[in-house]
Amino acid sequence: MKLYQYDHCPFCVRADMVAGFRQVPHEKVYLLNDDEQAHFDLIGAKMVPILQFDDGRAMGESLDIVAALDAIETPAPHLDPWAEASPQLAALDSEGRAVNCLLFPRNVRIGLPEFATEGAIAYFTERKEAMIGISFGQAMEETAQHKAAAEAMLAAMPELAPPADGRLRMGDVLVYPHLRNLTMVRDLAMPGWMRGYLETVTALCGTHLYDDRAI
Ligand SMILES: N[C@@H](CCC(=O)N[C@@H](CS)C(=O)NCC(=O)O)C(=O)O
Repeated sequence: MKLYQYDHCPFCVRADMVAGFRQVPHEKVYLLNDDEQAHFDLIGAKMVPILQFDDGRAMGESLDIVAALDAIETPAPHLDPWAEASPQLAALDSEGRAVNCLLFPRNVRIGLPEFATEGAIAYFTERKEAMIGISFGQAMEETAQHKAAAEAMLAAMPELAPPADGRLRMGDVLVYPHLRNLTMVRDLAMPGWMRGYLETVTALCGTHLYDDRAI
């Protein structure tokens, strides 16, 4: 089984979390961001994550992949269906542009495998600069302003208790990828509960944070 993904993609992290937590044997494949053909060959669309079974069948859509990975019998427990994470997701949404201005330019500057070539960086940069309406250079220059907005939003976010019984919940699959990506912003202030939450879920899923390369 192969899990095609980008390291920075929150939808890919959903699948990666569940594959890790449920101990599903798989190979991680990081596609180049501009390798349209590889994506189309697998699912007929330029989209990750993609799960490919050993018989060659491939599927997209992170939540379908999560369900497929959860359906496989392994020694690990199944996902806890608890999914009451809408207050946290709404908070993240409310500062979506500030978060994008922080993350998009950093995505291509921290040595991720999907951006291993100049072509992949240029492909992503062109599309995401159009989305935020400013250049990555300007977004980096405006870091203080976007950080302040993101920090205020995080400070007011309702606390999410970490999974207490060693069982990953659907709510974690939805929220963790977004909070985890914010660790690529150096010295971004997070409430204490959030750091604890990130560390617990990271350990549970065998994923990684970005503190060691934050900029
Ligand atoms: N609904 C899809 C959304 C996946 C998605 O938007 N993936 C992004 C990466 S974060 C993507 O592949 N975008 C196309 C691109 O990067 O060119 C899912 O949940 O899997």
